Amino acid sequence: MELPRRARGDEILKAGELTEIRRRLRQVAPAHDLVTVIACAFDHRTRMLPFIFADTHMIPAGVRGIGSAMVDAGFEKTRIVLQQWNRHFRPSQMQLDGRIPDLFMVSSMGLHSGQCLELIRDARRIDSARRPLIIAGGPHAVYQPYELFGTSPADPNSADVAVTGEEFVLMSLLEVLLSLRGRGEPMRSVFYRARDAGALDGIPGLMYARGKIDGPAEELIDTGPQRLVLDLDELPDSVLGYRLLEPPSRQTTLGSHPLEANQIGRLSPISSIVLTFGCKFNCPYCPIPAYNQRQHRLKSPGRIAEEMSRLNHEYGIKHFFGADDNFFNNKARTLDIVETLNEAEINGKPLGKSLRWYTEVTIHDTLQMKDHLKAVHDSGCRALWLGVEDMTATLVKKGQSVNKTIEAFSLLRDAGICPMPMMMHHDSQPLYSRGSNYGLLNQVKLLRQAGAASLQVLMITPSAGTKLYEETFTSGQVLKRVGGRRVEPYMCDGNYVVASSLSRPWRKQLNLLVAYAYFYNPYRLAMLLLRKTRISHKAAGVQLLGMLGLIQTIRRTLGWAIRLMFGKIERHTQPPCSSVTIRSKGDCASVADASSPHPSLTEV
Ligand code: B12
Ligand code: SF4
Repeated sequence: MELPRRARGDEILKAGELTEIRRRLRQVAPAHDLVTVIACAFDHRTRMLPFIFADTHMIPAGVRGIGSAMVDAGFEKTRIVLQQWNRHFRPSQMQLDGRIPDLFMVSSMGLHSGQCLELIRDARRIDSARRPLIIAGGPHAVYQPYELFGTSPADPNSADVAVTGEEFVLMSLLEVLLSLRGRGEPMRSVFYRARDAGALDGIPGLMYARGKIDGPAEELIDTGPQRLVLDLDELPDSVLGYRLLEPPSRQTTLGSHPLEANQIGRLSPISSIVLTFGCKFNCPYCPIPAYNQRQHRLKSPGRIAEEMSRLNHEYGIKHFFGADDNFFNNKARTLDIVETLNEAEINGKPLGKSLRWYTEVTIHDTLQMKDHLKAVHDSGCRALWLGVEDMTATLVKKGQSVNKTIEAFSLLRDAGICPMPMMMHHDSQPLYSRGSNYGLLNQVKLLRQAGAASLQVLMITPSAGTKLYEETFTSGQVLKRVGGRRVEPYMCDGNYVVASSLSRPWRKQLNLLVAYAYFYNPYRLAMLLLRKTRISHKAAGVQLLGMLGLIQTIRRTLGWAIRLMFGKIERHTQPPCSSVTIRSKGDCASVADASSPHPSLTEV
């Protein structure tokens, strides 16, 4: 089931509403002197192809965005801790400015949710009277917030509240809580007073529990889908979040100072950057269009150029990865951004000569942009990730075909932009097909010839918040346990075969490895070094990283292939769901098949 959308016309915030709440919070902040720690949950068992470098060398934009919002609102005493860099961090031991924080926030994707729950569990070891208010957010809270609340008396581990939206929701929550807070009152105590008075129910984008404080959740309250900020220029300055980073360490506690500005570019040479959100397509396995309530949200070209230039100036960052869903989604708006970047200068040099940027697009829209790819290159773009999925469009149709894919790749390559294909392997696709382009290796070969610089092949895996999610469970495709080993959240990244109708899906697991080995190997590296094209030297660098990543991928997933071969396979028959009632509250006039973010999972 997709996330529901608010009623038509009510999806977005009024122009200026985010700017205004930032201003209001700045006025009250000095009276509150809040101390906040924001943790980014990360499970190191997910480290393998195709993300092996980006996962630890690009600080996630989500925690930076939330940190920036806190500083912008006047709460300077904020620290961001990345489990990517601080894997031993223990919230139960954290102190900042000599104090246990007032707020402990944790951000997580679904695949890192095991770590997220462990962070919350550890924070709950702090004595109840001094414990910070625990706020969970990020993609896992958006798509499966009920998983952040323990319902069993034996394990009542829960966040106090989950934010199922973005900065504006958090700001609204803080504004309400601070308006009710008595002098020096713990934020947790204010939160529970506000909850019991119904003061949170008018803030769309929250989930919280009813039940005894510290006990299991007896009922969950869902305040409905957030309203989205349409003009991304209203977001707080993204430069601020970088000043809050905990330096990498093996300690369980926090350091006395955040990471020095001059260390940031070395540890995080790529900066993820919000440029646009949303996509006009509607792929049944993708939650993005519904999350954006079918809106296309943009930053102005001027703000993008300015942010890149300031991030470069302050932290020495030269590489940027756009957090776009489909950067070429709207041709006119894309051209506006590209033209502005082309005109911008950094230290007297064109921005496109000093900085490099990369992002995600579709084959269809790349072809629409074919006359402008040189301008895209000149603005600094050097690689684009394209959702090829299955070139023959047997699995998914979104305007791709073998010819179109090859044409788009050739155009990109000729423009000096590395095409980076993202493919999806599935039950009905063989490893190799004779006389057709259907097989996985046949397609990898075509992509290689067309100039693909990297390869991503993931097994199609159910993603919460998509049209296909429930059906993959009820049809018995989703594996629960194999050879006695439970499928854990960190395995749901497409690298492990965890959903398949085949009785012995081990071949699929090995197919992924064979496809990578066919693409990343010493022979191909040698060929790239010998045959010079506009992008061959970059592709050779990617080959080296890919070969290293492949060793790690084999190490991590081969054991699973063996389990799939010999182990007993147990399957789910129902999708995960909350074991307690989820009740909708507030002015949630959402439209979908039901009125909660997780309708099929709830009784409303
Ligand atoms: C860039 C990106 C990556 C990069 C991440 C690099 C990095 N370190 O930043 C790379 C390429 C490595 C990557 C990999 C993967 N990704 Co990815 N990725 C994205 C993408 C396109 C942009 C992320 C981003 O920067 N967004 C911008 C920030 C500002 O938004 P945000 O993170 O959502 O944060 C906002 C809110 O969520 C909220 N928020 C966030 N944290 C918190 C915390 C608190 C306390 C609060 C109150 C609020 C809050 O406020 C933030 C500001 O608005 C998103 C899609 C998207 N458009 O968001 C997918 C996305 C995050 N990825 C996703 C997935 C599934 C993956 C992979 C598993 C691969 C795959 N199968 O697709 C791997 C996992 C790798 C790993 N080991 O972690 C999913 C996550 C779904 C889920 N349920 O968790 C997303 C949402 C795409 C999707 N819809 O399917 N990804
Ligand atoms: S084209 Fe990409 S972002 Fe758009 S709906 Fe399909 S998978 Fe999602």
